[in-house]
Parts: sequence; structure tokens; C-alpha cells
Amino acid sequence: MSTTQDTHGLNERQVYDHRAIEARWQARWLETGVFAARADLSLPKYYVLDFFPYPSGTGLHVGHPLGYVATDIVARYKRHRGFNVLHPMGWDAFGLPAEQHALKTGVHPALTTRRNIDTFRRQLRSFGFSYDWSREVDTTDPTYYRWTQWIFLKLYERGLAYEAEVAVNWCPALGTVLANEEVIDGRSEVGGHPVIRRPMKQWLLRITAYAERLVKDLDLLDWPEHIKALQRNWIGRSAGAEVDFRVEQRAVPGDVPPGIEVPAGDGTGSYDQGNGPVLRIFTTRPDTLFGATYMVIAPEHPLAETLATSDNARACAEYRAAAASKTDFERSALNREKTGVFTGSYAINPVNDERLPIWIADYVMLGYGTGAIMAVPGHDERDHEFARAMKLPILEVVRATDIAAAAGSGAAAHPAAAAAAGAVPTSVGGDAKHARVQEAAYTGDGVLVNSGLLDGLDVPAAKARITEWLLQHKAGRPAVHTRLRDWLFSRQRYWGEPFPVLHHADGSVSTVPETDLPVRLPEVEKYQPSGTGESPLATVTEWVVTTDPVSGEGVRRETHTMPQWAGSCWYYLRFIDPRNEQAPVDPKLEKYWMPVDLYVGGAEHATLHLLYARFWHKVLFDAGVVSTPEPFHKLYCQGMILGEDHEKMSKSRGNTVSPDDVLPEYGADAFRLYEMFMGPLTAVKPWQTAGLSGTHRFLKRAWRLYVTDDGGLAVSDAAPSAEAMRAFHRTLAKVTDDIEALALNTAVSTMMEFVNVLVREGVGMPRALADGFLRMLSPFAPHITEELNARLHGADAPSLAWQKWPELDRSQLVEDDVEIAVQVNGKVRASIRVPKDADAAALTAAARAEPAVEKLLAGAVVKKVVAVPGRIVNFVLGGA
Ligand code: ANZ
Repeated sequence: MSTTQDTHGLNERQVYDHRAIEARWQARWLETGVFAARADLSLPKYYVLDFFPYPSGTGLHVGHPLGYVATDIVARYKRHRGFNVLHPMGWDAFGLPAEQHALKTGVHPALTTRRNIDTFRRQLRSFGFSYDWSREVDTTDPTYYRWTQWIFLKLYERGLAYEAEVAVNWCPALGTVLANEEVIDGRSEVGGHPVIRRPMKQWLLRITAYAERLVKDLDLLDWPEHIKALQRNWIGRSAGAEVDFRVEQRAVPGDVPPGIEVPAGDGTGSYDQGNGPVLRIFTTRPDTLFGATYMVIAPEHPLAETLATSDNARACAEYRAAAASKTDFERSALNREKTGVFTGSYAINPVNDERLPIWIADYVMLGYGTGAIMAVPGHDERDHEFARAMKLPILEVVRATDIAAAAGSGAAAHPAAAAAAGAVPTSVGGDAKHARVQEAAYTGDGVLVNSGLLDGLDVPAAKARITEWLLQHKAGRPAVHTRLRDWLFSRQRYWGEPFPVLHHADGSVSTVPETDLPVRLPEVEKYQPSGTGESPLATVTEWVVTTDPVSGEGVRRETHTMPQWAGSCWYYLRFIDPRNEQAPVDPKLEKYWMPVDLYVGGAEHATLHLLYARFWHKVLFDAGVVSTPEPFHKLYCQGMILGEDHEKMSKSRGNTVSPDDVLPEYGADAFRLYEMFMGPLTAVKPWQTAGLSGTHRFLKRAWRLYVTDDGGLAVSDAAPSAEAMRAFHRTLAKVTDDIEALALNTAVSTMMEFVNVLVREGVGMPRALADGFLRMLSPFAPHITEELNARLHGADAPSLAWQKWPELDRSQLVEDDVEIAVQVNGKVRASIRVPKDADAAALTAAARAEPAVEKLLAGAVVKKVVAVPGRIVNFVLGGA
């Protein structure tokens, strides 16, 4: 056999030279575009997607590609199985870091981004991932964000994008407003700067309108249960009732509030000229209405100023100012000391006309429910704490069923029963009748007491009854509220998608016509946020001041930009049809490729990207742009790779390992195998560079089964042994099942065992198994397998990429040997492998031949042999 004298020398032909092999195949794959998804829409499809990365300035570390290796294995495997595979990659490239870099260095974010993308692309290619690079997208490219803006128009047309003056998370240090999700414990997620609350006019997306569907449709998805639970909690659907409390008109004429205007339909209250303002509250426990002893409104509640009587106005104003500097998180912490101020006004309980003092307290949030509550300290822990602190009365209206039964449930508890239950009236607003709840709120189930028409009913029945009563008396109605807030969609940054929005002199708003998209991001001189809340774009007058193409009027462009989440809300659609200039995606292609079959990424996105993208997808579904109700059918969340020091990899800890540091020495194939071999994909596991030598050694052993010391073929033409044959099919069965289940670590170890079997046999790779093993290994180690395939079948042989997966011979899986214990005098001394159908004589012979047994039997008298085929052999010795 002659060695080729072309690009590589003799050495490379005989040893496993991963550097030359990987470079050659990566170049070949790029040149031939072999991984491009096929245009033939009659083929079965498989869409396997990674969370696309933000191209940071530091490049990838070895933790990043974990999920990418797994999806690449699946993508390659599915091609072998005859699927038309879509496996794309792109860049989520808007965002703060590029802009902050620009602030420091003056380098335009577009330049930084391009440079970072080049690094990421080079690094990802060095792993040999089978991406269809012809579909690469970049969210900062105007041909991409044109369609992000287009989707914003769809949201706007459907009433799902609106401007509102809202209390926002204002970060003075970053000079911007942050989404709730970007604030962690009162500090900005990026940089850890303090965040305060302040009102500002912002764009919001009405994600709350989709809350019910976002919860319900989780049932359609093959997602990890814990991610579904996180989304359910985040959305936080609560069913209850809204109740309207009349605010008592004040006796002193001068103190009557002037006419106040509450924006219609904001859900926070209404103003009835005839009867004074109405305070609307939301409760999940309308059954406890008779237990309300005071009311609380959020400090930002629109009625807060009006309700404060002149005596209390100053204290109220001070309290509201202090509340503005706290985050929701700080305010809602359960164990926090409760604070508040009395407004001086009273509300009337519709069920019994009791006067309830109205307080302002920051444990009530404006963004939830109606921003106002009826406080039931007897049965709500936070209200209880507050009532104790402020010396407000505490009433018992629900009693545990057993206690109620002992007392004989009814309107008034028998004092003796209260005493029997060990309750002692306290000084705080209680009499014996309410003694039971003075020390702690009772939040359990039970029957209603002290509650007029509800007495004797259990909680669910009381809820139904009171809701009906409220409806009849026009004082309330059933209501569902969600914790989820509308999505704050404005950022005061430069490096984001401009809004296709025009502001008119009269304060009205119009949108840029679809045909005029994209609204391009203009060049700017400086990236400094103005600090007043306006974005750097506000300073680019020639861009801001423009004419409305519809009316010809002079208008000003919106200067805020969209948050980074915008581009990632729909990128999976653009991959399907990345160069379409007529639409975000062609409907025919969308129907074929959607939904994404497998989506792999980190669990940290559970309530952010994964919820936002589902929301946009549903809007696009309603707009007829997409055909499936959900975007991502199966979701898989990979675990994290820690540094060698078992800490989270981070630049600041200095424990990151770059693939650029390890790939030259060990190669991409060894790297891919190692990351899969480290443990289950979902596990958190420490990196060890030394571990790469193990998988590298495995590849060298496999190589030797195909290539001789002088560079010839080591493949043997002899038929494989029965053992090799069985081992091959067992390995194939295991690898197949494991890939389907993403149990990739055990797939690797099984292939290692198979190679060991052949190395033990010492005759090279049997030709009958040679192709099969390459195909089985190729999803994991694509370069070495392409190389060996080319050696087996010639340099012009077609790539392994679309070759058929090996055929499994099930008959080879049948276990025909059994393991049998050999006892001497009832004690297990050895075990033997024998054919399943071996008879007693054959068993006895095999057992005697076993060295350990032979030694014990030497010179002894065998009194009896018990040999049960398939079960056991026992030698009973004489004279023992
Ligand atoms: C009276 C009551 C009695 C309540 C009782 C609870 C127990 P979930 O279940 O989390 O939805 N609430 C309503 N709006 C609020 C706001 N803006 N800020 C703070 N708390 C608010 O919580 C619903 C309950 O939280 C509501 O039911 C209300 O207190 C309170 F024995 O009303 B409840």
C-alpha cells in the first residue's frame, strides 16, 4: 500500500494526528455545506436548536459548549436516521456589555460585536459542530431587526403594546430602567448597583393578557417539570374576587377631596361622583369579608394623595417618598417589620357597613391585583403582623372544623369552647369571641363564624355564597389576577432595536409603516445615557426629528430602544427562512419546520427568555403568522460545568478554561467525548483538563483498529467473532437508546467497552463492522470517523453526514450465556459462564474446570453433586 505524498506526510497517515484531521474535515464541511438543511419538504423533519449565545468579549469557555455538543450529537444522529435536520446557529448580539465597552473605549458597539462574533464563530467551528452556517442570523443586523420591529407593529395593532407612566426600576449608576427580572435583591443584575423606583413613561407589552394561556399550554409541552413549575409560579395565577368599598364622605366640607380623575379601566379604582370614591380591592379570600378590620392601599395608589386628610397629608407624603426608594423584593419580604401610615379616611364594608380605616403601607404592591386590600388580620399573616404593630382589631371569622364542632358551629363561639381551646383574650382589640386568633393568624380551612349570612359554611361554600351576594349587590365580582406584570419593554440605551414609533406634537403616537422598516439605528458620537432617563439616541437630532410618511407632519422618533430579549423572542423562526425579504418567515416553510423539536439550554432562562418567546409566539399564532400554539416542543436543560476548583467558572475567579487552550493538544473529538463522558447532561460537574487524555487515548485505540503502524488498513477481512458481533449490536442498541434519551455519558462508555473487546481480540476491526462502528461513533467524534471513512472508501467517498445509521440485529441481543454460581459445601466459590441450555453434566464439567474449584476438590471426596441447569452447581464433599 502506497502512502499518499500530497498534503500530509507519512507520519500523519499512521498516527492519529487530530490537528491535521480536524482542520481538514472542518474545511471540507464548510466548503461543501454538507450540513445544510434540505429543501425537500417531503422528508421527515427534525429541528434541533441551541440557546443562541450573546457574543461576549471574552469568548467561550469550556462550560459553554456542553449543550452544543449534545445537540450536535442529536443533529448528526437524526441525519443518519433519515431526518431532514435543521441545526442553526446565530448571535443574540444587542445588549449592555457591548454598550458599556463602547462607553469606556469609544469603540462603536457594532464593531465590538462584529469582532466578538468572529471569535465565537471561529471557536464554535473548532468543535466541528454540524451547523447550517448558511442560516446564521445576527439580531443586530438591520435585515433581522426589521422583522423584530415588524412584530412590534403586530403587537401594537393588537393592543398589546402601550405606553404608560409606571413606577419603574431606575438604576442611577447604569442610567437606565431595568426589568424586574434584571433586579436581584434590590440591585442591578449587571454590575450590582442599587435600584430605586420612580415613575416614567415607558412602553409595555401586555403579556398579562396571555397569562392564562401561558399557564394552560404548559400542559402541551415536553419540558422538565421544574421549569414548568417555575413558569407557573412566576405567572402566579390567583382566583378570587374584587370587592368595591365606598369611601366615607368626610364631615368637614373643606376636607372633601376635589374631583379626582382615575384613568378609566386601570383597575385600581373608580370615582363615583354620587357616592364618593370607591376603593376596589382584590382578595383570594372573599369568604373572610366580615373579618376585615382595616384597608391598605399601596403608596403609589392613585387615591393615595386624595385619601390623605389634611392632618395626615404630610406623614403620608413622607411615607410615600420613603417607599419609592425600596424595591418590591424588599417590600414584600415576609419577615420585614411592617410600616405604614393612616390616611385619616374610612371605607365602608359593603356586607355590614363597618367603618374601616384606610392605611397606606408598602407591603401592598401597586402592580398586583388592584393595589389595594381589605386587611383580615385574623386569617392573613402579614395583616396580622401589621394589626399587632398598629394596634388594630383582629377578628376571628374562620374556625378549624374540629374546634368549631366542639363549640357547636354557629354565629357566636361558646366562651367555654374558646377557653377549652386554651385561647386567652389579649389586650389587642379582642374579646373572648375572637380570642383564638389574637396570637397568630389562622390560615387553614374550617367553617365561618361571626360572619352573618356565611356562618356555618365551609370556606369554599362561603366563597361561592359571598361572591354571589356581591354580584347581587353590585359590590363585587369574581376575578382572576396574576403575579405576572406587563412586560416593561423600553430601555434607555443605544445598543438595541429602535421602536418603529413616531410621537406627534399633540401627544399622539403613530407607527412607521411596514414598508419603511427597518428604522435603522443611527451613528452616534457618544453612548452615555443622558441620565435623565432618555437614551443616547435623544441627542441625535437629525434622526429624532423627522416627518410622518403618512400625514407629512413633523414628528419625533421614539428614542428608547427595545430590551435584549426582543431579538431572542423569535430567532428560531428566522432560522427557518433567514433571507426572506417579504416576511419574517415563509408560511409554507414555517408549517414544515415548526415547532422546534428539541431545544437545549440553561435553566436560568426559565422565566425570562422562555416565557417571553412563548408569549410572542402566541401573539404571532393569533396573527396567523405561525401555525403552532407553542414554539419549543421538547426542552432540555443542561447542567453546569464548574472550574477545576469546583467553583462556578468565572473570569473574576480566574478558573475559566478556554477551548483555545485545550483543543490544540487533545482535539475537538476528544473534547466532545470528554464533555459527554463527564456525567449526565443535567448534572453539575467539575472540569478536569487531565480527563481529556482519557478520551484522546480511546480515540487512539479506535484508530489502531483501522490503521496499521505503517499507515495501511488494519481492517480484517475475516468474519467477526461471535463475541465481537454480539458486542457490536449491544453497543448499537445502547448508543441508539441513549442518544434518544440524551443519556450521552453511558453511550460513550459503551463504545469504549466495544473497542476494548476488539483490542482484546487483537485482529483489527472486522470489515463487516467497520462502517457500522464509524457511523455509531460519528455523532460524537465526527472528524476521526470521517477520516477513517475516507481511508476505507477513498478520499472521494461521500461524507458520513447523511449515511444511514447501522441496522440493528435484534437476534444478537438475546442473552444465550448465563452466569452460574459454583458452591462447595454450600459456599459460593466461583462463577462460570455457560450456554443457557447446558445440561447437568456440562455444568459439572465446566465447574470442575474452574481453577478455584479445582483446587478445593483436589484430593477430596465428592459425596454428591447438585447441578441444576441454568441455576447452580454445588459440590458436597465427604468428611467435612
Ligand atoms: C383578604 C385576605 C384574607 C387575603 C385572608 C388573604 C388571606 P395570592 O394568593 O398570592 O394571589 N393582596 C392582594 N393584592 C395585594 C397587593 N397588591 N399587594 C399585597 N398583597 C395583596 O394573594 C392574594 C392575597 O394577597 C389577597 O387576598 C390579598 O389579601 C393580598 F385570610 O385578601 B387577601
